[in-house]
Amino acid sequence: MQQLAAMSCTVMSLRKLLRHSQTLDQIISEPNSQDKLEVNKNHLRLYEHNLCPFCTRVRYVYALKEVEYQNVQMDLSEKAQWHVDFNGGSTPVLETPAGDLIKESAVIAQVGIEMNAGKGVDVIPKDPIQAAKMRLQIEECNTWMMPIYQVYGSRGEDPEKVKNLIPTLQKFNELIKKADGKFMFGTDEPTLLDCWFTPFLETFTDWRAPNVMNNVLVESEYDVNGSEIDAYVNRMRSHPKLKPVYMNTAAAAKHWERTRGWEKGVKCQLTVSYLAEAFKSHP
Ligand SMILES: N[C@@H](CCC(=O)N[C@@H](CS)C(=O)NCC(=O)O)C(=O)O
Repeated sequence: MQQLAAMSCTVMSLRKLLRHSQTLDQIISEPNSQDKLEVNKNHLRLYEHNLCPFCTRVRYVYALKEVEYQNVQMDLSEKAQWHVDFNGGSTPVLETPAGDLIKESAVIAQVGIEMNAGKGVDVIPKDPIQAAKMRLQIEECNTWMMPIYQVYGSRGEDPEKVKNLIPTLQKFNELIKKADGKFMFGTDEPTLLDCWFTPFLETFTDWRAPNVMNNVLVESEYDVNGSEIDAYVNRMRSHPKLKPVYMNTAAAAKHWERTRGWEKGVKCQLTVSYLAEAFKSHP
């Protein structure tokens, strides 16, 4: 009897999931769930994790370009086999209603830009020369990123790596200062440049005390070297199109706490376990 009840419950939740799978409703996958959702025949679907900066780039571009999609939160700690088989289990992945799977954040972002050309915000300046200058700025900023990855990788516990972050903070700070209260490229609306780097800068904003990573801000003298960053991040986060999708701060607190407690030498991957609770308190 109990078994029957459990079975009908599973059938019910499967039916519910099947119905949801064809809508714009967000789905949080179960950790280690090996079932690939049926393709959403009505909408684009983005497999992602809210705290993944590469996924956040895509969410920002899609929000600004008003691209509609179904959002599926993936567990990167206990991955689905289909995801591993597709791209090693990396997020983001875009799935089209025809069932095509597309990887790489830059490529996925471009799909949205081309699909909704003329809609929403011009994340690529209309003037080709301005667009070229913006792209060159992205290339330059890319060369500043390594110390950020190294601080993430060492969980903020390696003083040398934290020190190496200082020039990166200073360069972003200068760029923001130069924009004089506007977005990073000196525009009234965000461009691709903002979408590309805010997801990394906002992790610093979220490391304010009582976050376990606060020592990074103290040791890198963030208040001096990154004095403009928080105000800039808040400008991005309060943009009406970005407010609903920016990185969840409650989830960020949980993730970094989990990371600090994780076995040394083993990468602490993003998990979905704290997301349902965290999403209740966003933004
Ligand atoms: N080049 C990829 C990088 C994506 C990436 O590194 N995503 C991370 C999450 S922030 C990931 O999937 N990590 C899990 C893993 O690599 O196993 C892109 O731009 O889409």
